Amino acid sequence: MISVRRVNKLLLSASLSLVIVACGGGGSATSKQSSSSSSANTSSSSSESSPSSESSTSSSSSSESSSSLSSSSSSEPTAPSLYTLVNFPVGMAVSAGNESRSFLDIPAKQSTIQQHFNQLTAGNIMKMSYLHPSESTFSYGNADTLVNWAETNGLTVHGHTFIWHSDYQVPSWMKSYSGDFETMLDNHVTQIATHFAGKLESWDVVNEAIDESQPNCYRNSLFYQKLGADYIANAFRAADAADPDVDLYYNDYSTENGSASSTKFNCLLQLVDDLIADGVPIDGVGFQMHIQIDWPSANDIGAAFRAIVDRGLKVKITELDIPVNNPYASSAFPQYSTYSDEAAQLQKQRYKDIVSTYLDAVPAHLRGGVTVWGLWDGDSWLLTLGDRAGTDDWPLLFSGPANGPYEAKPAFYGVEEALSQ
Ligand code: 9MR
Repeated sequence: MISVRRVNKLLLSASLSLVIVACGGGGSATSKQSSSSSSANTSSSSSESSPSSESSTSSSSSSESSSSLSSSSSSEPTAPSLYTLVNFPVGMAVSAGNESRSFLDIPAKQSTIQQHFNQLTAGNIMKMSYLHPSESTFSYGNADTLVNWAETNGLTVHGHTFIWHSDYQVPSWMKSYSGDFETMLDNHVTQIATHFAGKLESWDVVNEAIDESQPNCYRNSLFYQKLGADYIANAFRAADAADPDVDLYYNDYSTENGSASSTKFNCLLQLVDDLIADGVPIDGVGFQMHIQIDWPSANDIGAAFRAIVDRGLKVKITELDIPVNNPYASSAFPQYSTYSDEAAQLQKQRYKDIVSTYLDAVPAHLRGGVTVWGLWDGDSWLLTLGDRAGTDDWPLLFSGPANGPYEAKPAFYGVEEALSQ
């Protein structure tokens, strides 16, 4: 089953390729080429995050004190540029605008991102409350700065996100809106999609609409309460009308367990099948992949990816992170209070397995890419999550210090080895 939108876009991209070949061109002048034949941006020294060229940093922050890494990481080869290894986006989520740790305030962050990644996602500043703070006000300044930086430096941008239930991110004026809610929400999507039309690679159109504990699978969000499930299809249609060439994703968490018994996964398939049956212009499914070191299994993750591929849709890993400790694991499973070599190697293997699973399950033309949710361990949202707050589980690919230089962890080399296959 292949969506009409997908077929149209495949035809468009096929004809564009023919034009490029006919002109003797090698591709876009502005975007980094994510292929192994490209040397774009690789002239910058790979020593930037090379473990061998960086002194290990000592700091009181546990994220920054990965001293036990030095033995394993120093035996790793010089860090190659990740995005040059493959033909799909290799992305990084960033803080920007007025946020602390904005990548625009930290030169080392910019250079490490430029070296290894060819796509950005705004971790926060393109959410509803930031872009649409009052009914008649759209605030694009910080997002434009991010998008312009990406364009100038040859990276693409994945938009995140038009609609998300999270109380903190729904603009307060929207919660008390008394007019025609459907028209208002359509306008919200239309205005933002129009502003960024032609500048982004893709959007998370709706984020986290599923609640598997509900009998009909739909989260009882403000949007659902006002419009029922129609708000999802409406958002895709509005985005498609405003920016027909951008890829449109449905994005969610805990959907990567593709075992037949997973209620949330079955909800995802029901949602996607309903959208396809209704001719809704969806291009793909984003799997956030805030996963555990030991769960779900790679087999179950591969099954989830394949089910989406079987429907002719793209698969994008949108928010990958893998902490070394699983607080829900059985007591037999190791828990690490330091980032030991053993923990680092376990994490490296897990990152490698995840990326390999993606490559095995998703054919090249349906790979929307792989994005990691933060550059170095001290950037991770997990440091502020509930009962995990303050506990450093070292979930990302680089260690600190906060202003760099950043050191590629064994996890980085797990990704690199998988992408090199
Ligand atoms: O990483 C983001 C964190 O900085 C924000 O405080 C939080 C609330 O806006 O959102 C985090 O990102 C979430 C993403 O937007 C959607 N999937 C789950 C992510 C982690 O909570």
